[in-house]
Amino acid sequence: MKSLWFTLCILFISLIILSYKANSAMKNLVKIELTKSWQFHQVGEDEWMLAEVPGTVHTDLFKNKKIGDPFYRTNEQDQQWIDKVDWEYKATFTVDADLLSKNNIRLIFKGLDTYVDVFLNGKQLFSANNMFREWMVDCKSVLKEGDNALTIYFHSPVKVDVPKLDELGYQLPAVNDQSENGGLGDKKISVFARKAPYHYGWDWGPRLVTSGIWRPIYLEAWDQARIEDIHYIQGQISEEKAALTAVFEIESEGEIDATISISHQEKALSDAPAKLKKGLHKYPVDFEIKNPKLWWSNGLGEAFLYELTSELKAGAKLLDEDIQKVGIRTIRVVQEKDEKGKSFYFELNGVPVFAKGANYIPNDNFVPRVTSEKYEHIIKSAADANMNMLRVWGGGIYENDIFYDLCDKYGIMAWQDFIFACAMYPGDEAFLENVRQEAIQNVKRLRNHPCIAIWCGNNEMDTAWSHNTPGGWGWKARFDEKTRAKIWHDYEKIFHEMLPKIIEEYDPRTYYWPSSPLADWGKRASYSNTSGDMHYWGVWHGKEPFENFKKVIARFMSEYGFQSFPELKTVKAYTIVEDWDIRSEVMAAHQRSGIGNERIKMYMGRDYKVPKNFEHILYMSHVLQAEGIKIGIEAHRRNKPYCMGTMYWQINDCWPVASWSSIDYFGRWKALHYFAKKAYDEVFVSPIVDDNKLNVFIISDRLNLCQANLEMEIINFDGEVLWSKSQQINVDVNSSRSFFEAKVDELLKGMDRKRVVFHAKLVESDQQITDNVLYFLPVKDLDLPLSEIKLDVTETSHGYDIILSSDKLAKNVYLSFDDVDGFFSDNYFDLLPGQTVQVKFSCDEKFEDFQKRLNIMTIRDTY
Ligand code: BMA
Repeated sequence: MKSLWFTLCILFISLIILSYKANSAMKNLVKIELTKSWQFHQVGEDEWMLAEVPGTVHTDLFKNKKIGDPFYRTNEQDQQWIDKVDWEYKATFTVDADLLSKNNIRLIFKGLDTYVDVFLNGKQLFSANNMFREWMVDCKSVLKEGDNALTIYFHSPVKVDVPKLDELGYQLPAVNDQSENGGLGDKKISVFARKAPYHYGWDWGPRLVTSGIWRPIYLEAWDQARIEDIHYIQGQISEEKAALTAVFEIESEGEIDATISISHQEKALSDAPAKLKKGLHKYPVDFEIKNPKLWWSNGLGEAFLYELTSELKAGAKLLDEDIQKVGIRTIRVVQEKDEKGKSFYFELNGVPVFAKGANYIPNDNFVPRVTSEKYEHIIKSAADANMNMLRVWGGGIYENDIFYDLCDKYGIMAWQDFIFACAMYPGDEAFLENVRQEAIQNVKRLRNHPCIAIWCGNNEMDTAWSHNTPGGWGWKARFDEKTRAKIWHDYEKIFHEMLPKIIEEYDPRTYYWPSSPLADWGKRASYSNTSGDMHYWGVWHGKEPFENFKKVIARFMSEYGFQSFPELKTVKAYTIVEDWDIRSEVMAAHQRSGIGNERIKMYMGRDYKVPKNFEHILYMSHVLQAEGIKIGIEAHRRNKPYCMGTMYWQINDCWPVASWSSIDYFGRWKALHYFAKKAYDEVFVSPIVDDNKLNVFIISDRLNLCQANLEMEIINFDGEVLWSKSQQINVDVNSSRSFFEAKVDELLKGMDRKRVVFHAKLVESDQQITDNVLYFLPVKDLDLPLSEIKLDVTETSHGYDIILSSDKLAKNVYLSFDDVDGFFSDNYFDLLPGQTVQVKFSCDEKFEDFQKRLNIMTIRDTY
């Protein structure tokens, strides 16, 4: 079997080499990815096994059946040895005389995780120590015609970093580092490695400290000159034209009379002579785009992208070319003093934009296996839920290019943290220099993306340390004065000196913000309702009621959240039936916020009758999370323009787990994602009761007026209309205000609060554009009726259309389909009596007994 594999691999390599030969005959610059014939082994063990590159040690071990699925049950616990030993990867690739004849040949390593020595034909090329950096090394002198052997030695990150902690002599705070799960006691070493912090565990993630070639490796050969980088810089933009400068960084072997041309859809925008000098130099090229189409965020217009082709030529010979999608837009972070403090909002093309979105973490503990389909699913799901911003949170990674390409495409602005989170980091020269190179490379890699809206130094480090204020997370108390000063000094060196300088030099048009949350630059009271951004965790971590979302409102809510379990289909993927109890060992292992499962239950008890049945608890946790976060989103949007952003924690998961996510590891939307889609709608109606007062707010993010009919009614759970009112309204551009006010006790006079619901909808040109419901008691105190839901199902080309109606109120109707993954266009909604709701179910298969196999659950079914 093994030898068959081997023969197949060799065949494959030969094919690649053949196709590369064809290429090399045509092109001045050849680039081939070294993906094939990789093998790996544990250092000290004889057996070499097939490996996948890009990949990780864990996924390779799993593929070779040496370990179980790291995400299954408690397998994670048995796999902690993997980060304590060294690993080696090797591959052979063939080089022919043609390629060897090129003057410049180098190997480019897009990402090595993390401590490695790289050898070519037995000679050490270099060592690397940062997962987030690219490494480029000339290899012509070591390369030979025929077979070449590349070997990469991965040192155990534990073995490398434990001595650093011993040498430092004190433990830097790293609250999410699950060292004890890794058998390291309290030795939290994650801060020493420039490696994804969440690999060491987080309060939603396992501790799986992997190693590997996590991004591609290329062999690149060229003569004369090549384009190293292009920075597109925007100048003046008017309706008639956009002035741009493309700064080319070109590496040349010598003096060459070249031309640099830029074109769009084969129409030349610039064709400029360039006298190339020997070495790496910059060559600015000015050009214009007539009648430019701007890039807009989702909801405000088209996210228009220009595909620009650049060519570097010597006479007629094409030396190198580059194709990039560029968006024309201006983004500013506006912080202006006002009567209440200081604003904090994003202004896109001159328009203040209310940011609607979520925080984003890596899609897997093993990033190389995340498919482009998965990336697209998450970012499209963000756009489908009317989001316009995602925050690439600092405990993960600087994402792969595809993430930003998709944000560009879908109009999702990216709040980009540098990768530092919830810890304090060392400040020795070597560490700082490593961070400097990492930051420069990543800023250069990402700065042309129109989606990049802000660079942020780190996640929650300023607020946790709270330098000039009491409070914080108690970190300072552990250190004497001298050590404190040193730790803060090291902090300032990175976040107040180095990173802002790098942004100033490499991406001066994008705003730099040192930490999230932060009250203001230079002001260390890092927690403020009146300026900067805020992470509000009173709900959940602080056990405060959901109602407090209405009270704690800052200028920009960059984090808040609430957990739920994943749905049963997802739970089934990591459990056996015996584990189906939220207190079981396996369910506890897939909950990393120690207090989590009990906290969900505690909140559930406040508003709902807590179900006994396991599946019901999973469902109720979705409803609880969605209804709770909805309160927050609505409160933030009602308070526009005082508050100009709401980003719940978190959109996705990196493994199947109970967490704050609105989409689970398998891409399944939880109730929260459906609720967010509605609550983030461009025009939205939000009824609220405060004391005895009912107000009905309309929020509009539109840039044009909205004339509509606000139709309100109070009905009982049998569908009888007890009160109604309809009024014509004009909703201002980009606004929030109340259009209706009433005293609740007067409104509800004679009605049974246990059996009534307030329903408001907005109708524009005879079309309902948004609606919302409000109950006057917690759900557990409502007298929910048993309802009979009627279905009218038709088969369509994409799946099924389901029309639902009910004789009585059916609260939080949850549709699911066993064993088949399809997508419901709406779910977990309240089906009011007398109303019909249309849901599209998309799936690839057809079923004779679709209706029978469709499961329906409502809150009334859980008790
Ligand atoms: C925030 C985040 C994460 C964490 C989340 C939930 O503070 O920045 O560190 O996972 O809270 O606790």
